[in-house]
Amino acid sequence: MSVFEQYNAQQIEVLKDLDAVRKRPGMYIGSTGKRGLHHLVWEVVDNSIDEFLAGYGSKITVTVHQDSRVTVEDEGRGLPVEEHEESGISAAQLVMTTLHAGGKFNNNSYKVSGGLHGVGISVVNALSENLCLITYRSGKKYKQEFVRGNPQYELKVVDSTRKTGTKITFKPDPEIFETTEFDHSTLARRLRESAFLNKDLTLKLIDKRNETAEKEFKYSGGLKEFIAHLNKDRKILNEKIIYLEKEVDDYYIETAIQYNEGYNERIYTYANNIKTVDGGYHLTGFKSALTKAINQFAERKNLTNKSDPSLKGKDVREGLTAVLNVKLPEPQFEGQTKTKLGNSELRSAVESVVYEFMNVYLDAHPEFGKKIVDKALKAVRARQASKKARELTKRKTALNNNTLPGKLADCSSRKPEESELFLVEGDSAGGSAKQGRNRHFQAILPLKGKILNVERARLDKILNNNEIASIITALGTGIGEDFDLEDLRYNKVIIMTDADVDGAHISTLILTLFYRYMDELIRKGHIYLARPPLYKVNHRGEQKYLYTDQDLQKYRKQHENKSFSIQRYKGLGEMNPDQLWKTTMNPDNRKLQQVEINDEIEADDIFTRLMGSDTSLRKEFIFSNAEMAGELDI
Ligand code: 0RA
Repeated sequence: MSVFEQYNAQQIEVLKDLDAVRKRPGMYIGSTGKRGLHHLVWEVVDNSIDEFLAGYGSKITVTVHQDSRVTVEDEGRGLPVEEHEESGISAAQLVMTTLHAGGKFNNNSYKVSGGLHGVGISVVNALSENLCLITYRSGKKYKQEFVRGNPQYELKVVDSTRKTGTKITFKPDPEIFETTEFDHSTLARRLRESAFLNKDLTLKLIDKRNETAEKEFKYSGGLKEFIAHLNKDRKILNEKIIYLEKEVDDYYIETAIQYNEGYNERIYTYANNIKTVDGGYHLTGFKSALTKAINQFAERKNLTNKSDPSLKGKDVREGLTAVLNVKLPEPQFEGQTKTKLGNSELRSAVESVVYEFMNVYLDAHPEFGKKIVDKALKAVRARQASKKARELTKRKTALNNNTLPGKLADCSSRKPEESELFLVEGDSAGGSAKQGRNRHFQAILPLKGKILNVERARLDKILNNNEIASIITALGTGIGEDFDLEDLRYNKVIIMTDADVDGAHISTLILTLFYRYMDELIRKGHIYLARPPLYKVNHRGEQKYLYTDQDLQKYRKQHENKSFSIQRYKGLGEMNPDQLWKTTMNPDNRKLQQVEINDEIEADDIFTRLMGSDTSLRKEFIFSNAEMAGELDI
């Protein structure tokens, strides 16, 4: 009997599952865009990492082929091959074709796969135009191929072998995905991150689309090397990275800590290799341990006066870079994006381990402790000094217009849902924007020159900067700990600068302010970049605006033997109010780019490089990216 004739209960289940996945792929992999596409790779790699965590194999190789196929090969146990009695279907086929079937067979103690989305390898199969499974197990090499999830033949023995492991090659289905082109740096970044989190595991990336692109990641230092990598462009406060690794009960707790001279804190947390972007109980435990240990150290050493307020969490975390990696048997992921660890046991487990460790560490390294307390005390003073300025920038009521900045040309609407704020480079472009806008829903705030670089100042100084104060006041939300998205006066905040290097720099200064102090604005999708046209072409009185160099190339091709004129816009100021409205502000035909955070670590890296104190890094970055002015995708 062929697999196609087996219309038993099992087969119906399979069809139902594959169908469900193909009908609503977003439910299983988040999206059918780039992110969803890469999710296919993570799903397979996570299964391979599970084998490593269970003690099988120490090398995983990911190969990207010319035609957008991807192969993931590991040295694990391989898929189980025995037959399911009633249906005669192999366990491997069940794992490949039914949702959540992997879990039934696989009970490793710390499981990575199935954590975040819990979808399993069958989802990759269902969303692949074709997939080839090879598994090495009990002396044999087995093979089975699938088309859009449907087996083409039963699992068969094709050879004998001495190795064990799994090799899965899949081609993402172009019927499902908007794009099937994998991004080398996205793959490399994630594999490197997994290597940091799994000491001694080798992850190799081979990119056949570019012969030189072969990378191998293996870190025997684990998180210590992760921190060194994160802080590579920063001025360090404690050369020696603080490192702690401990197993208590069923939990594995690993953390690495280093301070730098900057003012922001970065704590990256993971549970079973999944980045817990929204934190959770492990993070809560970590933070309270650190606050407690440092405050008690300050008291023991008489570094603070009785009258001083105690150092708050955010004070002792100024300049902190930390990674916290926990592994636990049954992780619970909560929240809308399932990126918050919900196991409350982890709070006290992490807190006591980290607290005990830090107590001992601080006593053994009092010089370091003193530096941190000193830095935290400065942060307290800056916070107190900024209190008044913060209150000034927080608009009390929507009707109380006299607190709004004088330069703001507000819109008449009071409904944030329909209102937009344009932050415009320069007074002259600001003037054109004021004349060209639709004053019902579009507000204009012209910004003069460069705003202060928030990467290099504490909050008290930042708030004394006029341009920044007027942005915050216009938005209505307050800043830092006072920030409240509810008070946002415009649902769209649009940064409009010239399409040149200076314009890109100003955009980045504004974005840095949002990213460091009002990050919810970005995360909730309120921040946009306007895209003014680069060229105006004129062919026999017919005018057209072109927004990219590619568009111009295309236009040249289409008008090869015709005569036309090209005007290149050097700045917004060269457009009159009407042109500015038509090309850049009118919602019906403008091009807006929503600013997104693709990857926390990459975003931080970009801002550090662009805005930090190392100017040589900045120059290098701005020049190598000058072409992509307006294409910033943090
Ligand atoms: C189900 C059960 C077991 C392993 C796997 C699936 C498995 C899946 C993938 C995907 C890529 N590499 C993989 N390696 C293993 C457990 C097998 C056992 O208990 O022996």
